[in-house]
Amino acid sequence: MHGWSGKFLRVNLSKNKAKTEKYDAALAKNFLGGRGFAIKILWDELNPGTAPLSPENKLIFAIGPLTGLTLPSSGKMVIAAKSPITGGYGDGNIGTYAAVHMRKAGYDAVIVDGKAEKPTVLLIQDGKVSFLNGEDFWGLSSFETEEKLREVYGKTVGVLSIGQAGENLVKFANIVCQGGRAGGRPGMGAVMGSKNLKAVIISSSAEPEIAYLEEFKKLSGKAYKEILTKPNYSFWKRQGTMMTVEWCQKNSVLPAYNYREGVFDDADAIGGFMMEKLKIAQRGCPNCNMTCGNVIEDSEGKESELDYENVVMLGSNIGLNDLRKVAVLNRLADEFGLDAISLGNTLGFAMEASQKGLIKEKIEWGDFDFIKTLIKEIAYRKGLGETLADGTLFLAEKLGGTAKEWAMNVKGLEISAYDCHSAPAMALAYGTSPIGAHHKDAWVISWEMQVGRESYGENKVDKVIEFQRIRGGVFESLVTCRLPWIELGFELDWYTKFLYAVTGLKISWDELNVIADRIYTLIRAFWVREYGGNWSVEMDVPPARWFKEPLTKGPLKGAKLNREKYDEMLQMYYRKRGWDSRGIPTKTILMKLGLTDVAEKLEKYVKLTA
Ligand code: PTT
Ligand code: SF4
Repeated sequence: MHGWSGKFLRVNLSKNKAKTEKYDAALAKNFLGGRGFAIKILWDELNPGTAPLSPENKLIFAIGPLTGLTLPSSGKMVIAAKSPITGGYGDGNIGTYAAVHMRKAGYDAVIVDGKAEKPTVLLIQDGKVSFLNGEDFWGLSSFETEEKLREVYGKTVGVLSIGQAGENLVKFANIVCQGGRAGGRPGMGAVMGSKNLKAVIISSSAEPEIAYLEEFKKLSGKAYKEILTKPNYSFWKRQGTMMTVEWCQKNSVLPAYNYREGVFDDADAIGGFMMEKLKIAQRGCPNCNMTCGNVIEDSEGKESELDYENVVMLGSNIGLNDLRKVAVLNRLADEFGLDAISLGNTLGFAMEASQKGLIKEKIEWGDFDFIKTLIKEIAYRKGLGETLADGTLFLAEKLGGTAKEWAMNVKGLEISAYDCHSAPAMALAYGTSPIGAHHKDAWVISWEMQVGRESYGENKVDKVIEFQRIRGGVFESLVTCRLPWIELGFELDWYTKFLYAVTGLKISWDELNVIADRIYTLIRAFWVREYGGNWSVEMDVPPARWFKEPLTKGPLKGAKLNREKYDEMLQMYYRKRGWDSRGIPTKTILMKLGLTDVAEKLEKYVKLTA
C-alpha cells in the first residue's frame, strides 16, 4: 500500500506502553486519512458518554496520503478527540514539522489514551517510543517548552506542546508549535493536559514510499512553479490572511463588540496594510512556498505571528484598535495555548455582560491592561478566569436570562471571525460545521457576497455542501493545506494527480466526494450518539443575536437574519444530505454510504427514520 503506511501507533499513558498496529486497508479506501481516520477511530472505540477530560478519551494525531511529501503546503496534521467544550466531535488542523516526521516515521495516526501518573513528554524517535519525565516543563509556556526541548533534540524535529491553559484544562486550550502555529480549537490542548502530556516530540529520517517516484517528482516540481504564477501570489505573500480585515470591513461582516456590529471604526488600524508597515518577518508551515505567517514586533517588543482570525477576535471584537497591542494578546494566546478565536469571543461576551451589569467586574471595551490580566486568569483558572475558562455557553447558562442569545457559539464552540447579520449561507455553514462554529469547512462568505447576500436560495445550500465536501471532507483527510486552492486558485485536479502518483490509485473527485459524505455523516452520527435524546435541531442554529438584533451601523444598518427562512434552508440542507427533519442520518443514507453497522448502533440511542 503506497500513500499509507498501514500502521497506527497506540500509546497508553497510564501504562507507559506503546505498540504499533496494522490496520485494514479498507479503512484507507473508505476514510482516506486525517479527519476520516479520526472519526472512524472515535466512533468505533470510544464508549458513548466518555468524559472528554477522562483518561478514556482518545487524543488522535492523524495525517493523510499527501501529508509531509514534497508537494505544496503538505506540512499539516489533524488533531482530534471528543471535545470538552462541545461534548461532540472535535478537531483542528495544525501546520507543523511533526506532520512531516510522522509521515517519515510511518505512522498514519498516533492514538493516545490513558493518563500519565506525572507530567510526561512523549518521544517518538526512529521507531522507538520513550516516556520522558515532563515535570521540569509543567508550568512553562508552549514557547518555553518547545525551546527547551529543541535545545536537546535539535532544531528540525517535530514538537507539539501545550501551555498553561492546557495544563489547567481550559476548555478552549489548543496545541502549539513553532512559536506561532496552533491547532485544535475545540479544547484539544485540554484533552492533552488531562492526560498529563506536556509535549510530543517526533523525529525520523526514513523516506516515505511513493508509487511512481519519478512522475511524482516531475509533478511536484511543476506544482511549486505553478503556485508562483498565480495572479494573487504576490499580494498573498505580502498580507496572507490579514488582507481579510479590510475585505470584511468593506462588506460589513467584520465582527465588532461581541458581534453586535459588522463594521469597526478603526478597522484600518488593525488591517493588512497596517500589518505590512510593521512586518519584520515571514514564517510558515513545512513544504510551503506561499508562506503566510506575518510576524510583527508587538508593543512589548516581542515577536508575534498574526492571522486574520486572531487579530479580529482580539481586536475589533473586543474594541481594541492598536495592532501592536492586539499582537501582545495574540502572543499570549499562543504562549498559554489558548484558542484565540474562543478567547476573543469569550472576552467580548464578558465585556458585554459587564456593561449589562450581569457580572460585578467592570470591563471596558478595549481595556488592554485589564484584558491582559484576564487572559492570564483564564489560563490559570483564577478569579473571573475560572468561569471564563469554560467558554461562552457555560457562562451564558450560568448568567441565565437572555444571555444565551448573545453568547456567540454554535454547539458550544465559539464562532470565528465573520459576522452573519447579513450572510445566511455563512450562518448555515456555522450552524452545520461538524465541530461547532468554525469557518474551516465552508467558508462561503466571499462567494455569497458575489451572488447576493440577501437570498436564502437552494444555490446557497448547495455551496455549503460543496465546500464542506472539498474542505472539510477531502482536505482534512488528504491532509494538506487548502489555501493554495482557495486563496490562489491552484486547481483541484492537482490533488487527484498527486494521489495517483503517490498511491498508484486513480481516485476521482466524485469518489472523493463520497468519502467526504461518509465522513460527514459519521461525524453527525457521533454527535447524535453523544447527545441521544438531547439532540435537537436548535443545535444547528446560530445565536439569536443575528436574528433579533439588527446592525445599528454601517451601510447595512438594519440588517438581520430571518429565522423562518434559515429554518427552511436548514431543512433543505438535511434533505440533501439524506438526514431527517431532526438532522439525524436516515437508515437509507447510512446504508448507501456503507455505514450499515453505524445505523444498527445508532438505533440504540435514537429512533432512526427509514
Ligand atoms: C484554526 C483557527 C484559525 S483558522 C486561526 S487563524 W485562520 C486561529 N489561529 C490561532 C493561532 O494562530 N494561535 C492561537 N493561540 N489560536 C488560534 N486559533 C485559531 O485557530 C493556520 C492556517 C490558517 S490561519 C487557516 S485559516 C487555514 N486552516 C486550515 C485548515 O483548517 N485545514 C487545512 N487543511 N488547511 C488549513 N490551512 C490554513 O492554516 P484549528 P496553523 Mg490552525 C497561531 O487550528 O483548530 O483548525 O483552528 O493551524 O498551522 O496555525 O495554520 O485565518
Ligand atoms: Fe501554512 Fe500558510 Fe503555507 Fe498554508 S499557506 S501551509 S497555512 S504557511
